[in-house]
Amino acid sequence: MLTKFLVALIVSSAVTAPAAPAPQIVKVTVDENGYTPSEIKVAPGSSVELQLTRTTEDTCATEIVVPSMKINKMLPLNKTVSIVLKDLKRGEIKFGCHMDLMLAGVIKVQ
Ligand SMILES: [Cu+2]
Repeated sequence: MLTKFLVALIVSSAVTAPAAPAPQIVKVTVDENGYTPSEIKVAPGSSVELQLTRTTEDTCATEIVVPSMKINKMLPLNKTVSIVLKDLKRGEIKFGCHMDLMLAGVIKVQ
């Protein structure tokens, strides 16, 4: 009786098990001051969606580059561009402009 109940419980929890948690959304403005916020903190294992909006033509930060994840995406003026970084490992992930991250930010996974 109890066994049957447990089996039913396990089966139903397997069916309804949630998918991976939705990424944490962080809005990043790219303007005269570079990338804001320039420091983002998340927990290990989490996923982050950066929603970047570039609002100036006056800097070299016309792209978002994440070297450690081989991401390189153009940032058209005043258009929001999303990048999703999944299942982050403990450590620091640098991102920034294409000029070797002269303008830059960091995601601290800790
Ligand atoms: Cu640059």
